[in-house]
Amino acid sequence: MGRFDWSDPFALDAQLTDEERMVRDAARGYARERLLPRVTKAFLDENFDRDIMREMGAAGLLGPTIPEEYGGAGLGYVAYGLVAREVEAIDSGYRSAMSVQSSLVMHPINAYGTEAQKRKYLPGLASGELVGCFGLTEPDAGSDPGGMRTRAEKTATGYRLTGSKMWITNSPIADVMVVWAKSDAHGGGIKGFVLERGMAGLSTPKIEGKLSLRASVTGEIVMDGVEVGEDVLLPEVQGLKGPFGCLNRARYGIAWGTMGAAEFCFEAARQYTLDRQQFGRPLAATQLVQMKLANMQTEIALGLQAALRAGRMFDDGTLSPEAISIIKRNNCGKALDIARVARDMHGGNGISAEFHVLRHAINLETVNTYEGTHDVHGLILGRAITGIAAF
Ligand code: TGC
Ligand code: FAD
Repeated sequence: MGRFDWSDPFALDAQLTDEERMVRDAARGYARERLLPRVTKAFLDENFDRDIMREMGAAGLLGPTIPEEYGGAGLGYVAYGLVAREVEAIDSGYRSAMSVQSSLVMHPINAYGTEAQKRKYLPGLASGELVGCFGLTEPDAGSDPGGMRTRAEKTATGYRLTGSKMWITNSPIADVMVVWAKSDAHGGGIKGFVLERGMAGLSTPKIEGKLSLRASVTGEIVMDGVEVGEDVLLPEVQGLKGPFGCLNRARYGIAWGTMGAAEFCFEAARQYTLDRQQFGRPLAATQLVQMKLANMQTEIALGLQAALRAGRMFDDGTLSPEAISIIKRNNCGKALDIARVARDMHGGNGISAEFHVLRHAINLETVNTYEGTHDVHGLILGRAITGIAAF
């Protein structure tokens, strides 16, 4: 029989390749040395440091699955997931910035763009010289993006875009915006457009006062008759499968990332209850605390194993969107429960920013909602199980 390692019950580490371990270690080093020391202040000040994108670029964390000829690292999806896990162990907002850039901006340009678009944007996005954002959600179209109102009207030289996008990660600092709109030149079908800051009629007001994901910057994208040329259209895809192809990747990464946040909270709760004495013994000596720790460890071990399996399936081309819904939904929901319980186990200290656990719990409220809410992923699975769409 093997020996039990409480921090890695199913020997996840042994299931990785040397290259994946190297990527994981690089991401861990960057996250713990550069992100952890500044996250508390950033969260309290509701501030995202733009330099983080350049640092992540330099550390090779942006667009890891994008081909090397365009500035990516040409790695597989397990490596991408491992990066998300390390970054979200520090803060879901930092993972957001990274996964929007990699999955929601670089991926559509790489998968649906022209050669000229790839050469123009991908190297700068990979280095973090450019920041990107992804505009799908609108004030009146969240879970139902097919209800979007943003329109692209055909003009003599290209398109005129009108509409507004809401809750857009990175929009206030983005140089490049991948925006989805209904195009009259394509029978009202949904098409992607790559906009740039500075275009007339384009603005990106910041959304102030978030109580969650405060170390990430979120805003709107307002398009007031933005005139663009034909060259900004992403030609290779039409319909909701365009944005969903991007979301598949980001949702998959979130399944890993949330387990990183959960691991942080589990390890913090373990150490805190070992150190903290009440009634003449460590809190960790009580049955209730041990059961909470066992529950956390079980969910994390299963969640990571499922994410790893999904990553292997991604790389061999067999992963379905519904399987991604299982892990996005379950890992977000379980991480949120774990962070809340870890907060409770820290007692009064648990509400202090210094102990990090409440910040994780508050962040995970957003992660449970964006990229398809917990319930919407349940409905995607319900449709697959029954054949009946209940949206
Ligand atoms: P439905 O009829 O199901 O599908 C329409 C077309 O899309 C195709 N499709 C997919 N293709 C690839 N991957 C997927 N996961 C796909 N899901 C659907 C489908 O085959 C069909 O293609 P075609 O060729 O037949 O037209 O569409 P519906 O309108 O009934 O959709 C319902 C539902 C619930 C599945 C969908 O609307 C949904 O997933 N809603 C959630 C919305 C969402 O996830 N928004 C995310 C916004 S971005 C974001 O939150 C970024 S946060 C980033 C961060 O900070 O980290
Ligand atoms: P709604 O769709 O209005 O849902 C409200 C509630 O109703 C939820 O509980 C939902 O589960 C439930 N519900 C909805 N439909 C049904 C149904 N048919 N049956 C039962 N219950 C239902 N979007 C982007 O495009 N790009 C981004 O970068 C981005 N970043 C974000 C960053 C943050 C901080 C946040 C908070 C959101 C971000 N989003 C982004 C938007 C996010 O994807 C949406 O908030 C999410 O898809 C939910 O949409 P909604 O907020 O409109 O909620």
